[in-house]
Amino acid sequence: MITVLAGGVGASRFLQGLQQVVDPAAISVISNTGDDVEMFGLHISPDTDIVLYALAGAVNPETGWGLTGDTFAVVDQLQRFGYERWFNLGDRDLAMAIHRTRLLRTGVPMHEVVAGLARDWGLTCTVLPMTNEPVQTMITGPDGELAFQEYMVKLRTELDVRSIRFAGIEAAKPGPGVIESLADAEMVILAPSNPFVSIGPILGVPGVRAALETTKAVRVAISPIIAGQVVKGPAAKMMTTLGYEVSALGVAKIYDGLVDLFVLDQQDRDLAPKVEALGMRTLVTDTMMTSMERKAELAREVVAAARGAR
Ligand code: FO1
Repeated sequence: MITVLAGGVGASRFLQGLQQVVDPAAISVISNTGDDVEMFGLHISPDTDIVLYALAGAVNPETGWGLTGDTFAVVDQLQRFGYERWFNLGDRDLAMAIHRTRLLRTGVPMHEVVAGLARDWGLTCTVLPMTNEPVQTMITGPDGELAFQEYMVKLRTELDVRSIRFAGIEAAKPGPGVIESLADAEMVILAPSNPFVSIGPILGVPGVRAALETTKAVRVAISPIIAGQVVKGPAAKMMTTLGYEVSALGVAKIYDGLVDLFVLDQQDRDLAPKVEALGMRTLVTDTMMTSMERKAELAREVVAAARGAR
């Protein structure tokens, strides 16, 4: 089994490649639920849905979130009634949110909701929410604290992040199957996701970090930072304001002690000796997932290097 710790867009692109080169039934994804948000009275799970849509081949390739060809009639109509329109929840995406919310309200735990959604989308891989308990990623900027989607979408990340908190994490338990999927895996891959707000909440669920520290699996991380920049999202800005070096080496330092093999882009070749000095092996390759072929090739190289690192 290959277990992948996943955020949203970057992780889903990698997973699209991975499912082409290994049997999807052998893939377990642990998805971040810290981004979850209630909107219009509905429970929305952006990262989990991005993963589901991408694996089902239904994600909008331009944005990396939402469904291809979705329309926005409902949010347009809601705006007429005075609702805010900053979160672009598509009409078909909304159907997911209605279905998820209804199931949660009738007492179905989140892991069963997600397993059902994965089946409904025709997936054979396992998608495990990191926890069934509510955890909310909160961002503190100069003017106080706000929920992650407000920071990400409403404010378009235009805010200096001073600190990050995962509200509710102390009381959260790993979702059913999460610890087993780490303990029993052949390899665990930390996807090229934001180390603070995508991988961070997963590692913050009590017991998960320890499971990663003690697993016999080969542990691999793929840098989301390439040549000092992030492909998508606020990771680079966050690293700056939180006082980290904005580079693949900076990411490797965050994962120090958790990773056996670190994957960095060929443009960052010069950093490989410094990453190795931290005690990790390295794989230097083209990590820009610009086409489906590149996604598959990257996944193939990562799996081969991890098998070679045993
Ligand atoms: N991201 C945006 O930048 N703007 C949006 O309007 C937006 C809507 C949206 C709706 C449903 C969904 O599942 C995701 C959506 N995202 C949107 C993406 C999401 O906010 C973030 O990319 C993830 O939370 C970060 O991993």
